[in-house]
Amino acid sequence: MLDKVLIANRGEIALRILRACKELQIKTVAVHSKIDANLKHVKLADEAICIGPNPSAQSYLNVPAIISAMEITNSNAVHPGYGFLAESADFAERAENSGFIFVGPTADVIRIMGDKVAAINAMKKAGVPTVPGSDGPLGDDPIVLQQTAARIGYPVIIKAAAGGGGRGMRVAENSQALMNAIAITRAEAGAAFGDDTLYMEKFLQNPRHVEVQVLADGQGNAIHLGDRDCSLQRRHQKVIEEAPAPNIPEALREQVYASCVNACIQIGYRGAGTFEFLYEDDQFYFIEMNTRIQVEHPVSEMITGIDLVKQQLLIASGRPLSIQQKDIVFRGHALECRINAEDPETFLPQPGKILAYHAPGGNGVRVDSHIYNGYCVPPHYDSLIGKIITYGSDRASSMSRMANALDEMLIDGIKTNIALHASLVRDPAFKRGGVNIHYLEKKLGL
Ligand code: MV4
Repeated sequence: MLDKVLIANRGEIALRILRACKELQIKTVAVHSKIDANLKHVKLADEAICIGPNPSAQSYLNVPAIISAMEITNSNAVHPGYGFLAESADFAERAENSGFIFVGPTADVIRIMGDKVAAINAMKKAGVPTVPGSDGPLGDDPIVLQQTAARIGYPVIIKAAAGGGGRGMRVAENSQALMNAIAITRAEAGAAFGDDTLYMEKFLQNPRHVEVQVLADGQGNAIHLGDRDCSLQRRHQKVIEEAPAPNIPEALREQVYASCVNACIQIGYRGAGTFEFLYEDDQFYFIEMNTRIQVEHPVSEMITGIDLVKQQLLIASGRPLSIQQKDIVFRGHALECRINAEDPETFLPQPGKILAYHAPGGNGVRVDSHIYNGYCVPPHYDSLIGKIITYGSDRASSMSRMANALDEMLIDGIKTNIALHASLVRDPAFKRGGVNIHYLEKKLGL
C-alpha cells in the first residue's frame, strides 16, 4: 500500500483526498501557499509544508518545490487532484523519475490526451465514436482546407490541438469565413500554447455535454461507472452536474461505455479518467479525454457506491482493479451544485471572510467543502468553495432534496451563487431534463 501521500492541491479536493487517505490508513502531507496555512486539510494532515507565496505559479504549480517537499517528508506518492498539475505530463514524468508514484496515468498517456489530435486518433483506432472532422492536423493549402470543410459540411469548428476545455476554438459558418477563422485561431493558439497545430470538426449546434467515468489499472482491466450530464454551464464553467444523464436510450449508453472501456485497455490507461462527449440527435461524439479526477466525480460515486478517490489510490499502489463491471449496480440519481464565492450579477469572484456558515444535511445530502466559520476565501485561486451533492431514488427526489438543501445552506460575509442554484432546481426545462449546453447562458441572457 502507499505509505505516505503528498496532496498537491488545495480547497475541497485536497480535503477529499485527505479523507480517502485516512480511510485507507495512508499518511498525508499537505503542501500550501502562504495564505493557505489555515485550510482545513492543512490542519488535519499528518504533516504540512509551505511551498511558496500565494500566486499558483510560485506554489501549487511550483514543481521543484513540490518534489522537494516529497523528498523532505519521505512521501512515496503524489495526488494532484484537479487543476494545477493534474494533467501535466511533465510533472508526472518528473515525479516518477524522482522515484515517486504519480496518482494518475503514465506521463505518455497524459501527453497523448493533452494533444487533442492524438487523442482523437487514439479514440478512432479504439472504436470510440468521434465528430466528423479533418483527418489529423490542418495544413496550409487553402484548396485542401476548403475541400476538408466542404466534405465535413458547414458550420465547422476550428480547434487548437493544444487547447481543450473551451480554449482556442472558432466557428466558421461558410467557406468565405473559413480562411480567416483558421488564421485567427492559429495565431491565438501559437501565442497561448506555443503550438499552433489546428484541427477541424463539424460544429454541432445544440449538443449536450455527456461524459463517461472510467477506472483502469494499467494491467489490462478497465470498468466504467456510467455517465454524467454536465450541460448546465456558463462560459465553460460547469454549474450543475448529474448522474445518470437524463433521457438517453439504454442501448446507446451501453454501446458508448463498451467503446470507452475498450479504449482504456488499448491505450494502457491507468487510474480514473473521463471521456467527454457531445450528445446530439441520439448520437455520442467524443471530443476530449480528461486524465484526472474531476470536480463532479461525487455524482458517479453516489449512484454506484464506489469511492473514486480510494480507487485511484488503490490503483496507484499497483493492485489490480478489485471491482468487476458486473459488481457495479447503478441505483438512483444524483445532482451536484457547485457553490462559488462570486457576485450573483457579474459572476466575478468574491473573496472575503465567511462570517457564518451552516451546512445543509439530512438523508441523501452530501457536502464536499473545506470552508468553516471565520475562513477567509483568498483572491488568488478558483472561486469554488464547495459542492452540494444530493441523492435520491429517482431524479425528482434528488432534485427536491437539492432544493431543500440549498434553502438550508447559509453562507454569510461573502456573495455566492446559492440563489442561482435555488432558481435552477425550480426551472421547468431543467426539471424536465436534457437541456443542452446553451440553455443556461440563454436563460441568463448572455
Ligand atoms: C464543440 C462544440 C460543438 N461542435 N465541438 C467547448 C469546450 C471543449 N471541451 C469543446 N467545446 C465544444 N466543442 C464541436 N465539434 C461545442 C463546444 C462547446 C461546449 C462543449 C461542452 C460544454 C460546453 C460548451 C460550450 C460551448 C461550446
